[in-house]
Amino acid sequence: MTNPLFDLTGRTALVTGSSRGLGRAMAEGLAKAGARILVNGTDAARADAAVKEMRQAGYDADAAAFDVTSEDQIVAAFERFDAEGIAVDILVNNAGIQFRKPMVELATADWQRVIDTNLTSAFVIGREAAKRMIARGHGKVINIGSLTSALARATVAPYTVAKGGIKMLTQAMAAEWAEHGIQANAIGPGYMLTDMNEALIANPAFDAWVKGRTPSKRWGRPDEIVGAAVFLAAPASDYVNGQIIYVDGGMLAVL
Ligand code: GCO
Repeated sequence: MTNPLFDLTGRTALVTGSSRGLGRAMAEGLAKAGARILVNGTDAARADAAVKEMRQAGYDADAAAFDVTSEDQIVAAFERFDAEGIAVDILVNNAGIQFRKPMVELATADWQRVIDTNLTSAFVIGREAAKRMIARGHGKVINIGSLTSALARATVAPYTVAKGGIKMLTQAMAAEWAEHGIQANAIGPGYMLTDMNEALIANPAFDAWVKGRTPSKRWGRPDEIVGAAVFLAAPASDYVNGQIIYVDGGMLAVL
């Protein structure tokens, strides 16, 4: 029997960047808890393929392909949801990119692309979702941060700034939306075994550093972020607001 504190039955979750990686893991985890999933990605074919696989696994999923850096596409997507009677009860702002380069070599366009994808998108999609959540008197916003929401690492400045911004955007959302029955929180994944980190995982020196620096002495698996996502999407977190939960094997807890 599902504990009602963690039951998402009857809820619809939009998870950005959920064709693969952490977003896909969270989409499947929220589906297992009973939610209907709107799978988002910029690539419609990849989103459709993910929906097909999720449906084959018995999950309630539909595609919602749009570019998270396009305000026009975001607004159009929410207008489609309105027209189709789809209420986004849970928003997971997961979509993000990484771009590793020392700042003195970094083109402003590359800086801006990371900020737009990883931070501004969360504001725009959050705004469109919150307008409707406020009208309904309830909603859950889960922004995906990072260890770099708290600490900086050389050569990933735009990502670090964006993820630091995600932490504070989450607090700003709580400040404005909590009174309307919306809980806005964040998850800060540690070093996870994802495509985005493929080059790091394959680098023996970086791999050794992660395993040495992390009290758990290992990289995290994408499925290990799901528990925090279900908690923050569920009634269990109805009095939690503006927080960030680090799922990092203890890395941020130690020197
Ligand atoms: C990097 C990594 C990190 C991780 C994660 C850590 O280049 O350092 O990509 O940014 O992806 O964000 O929390």
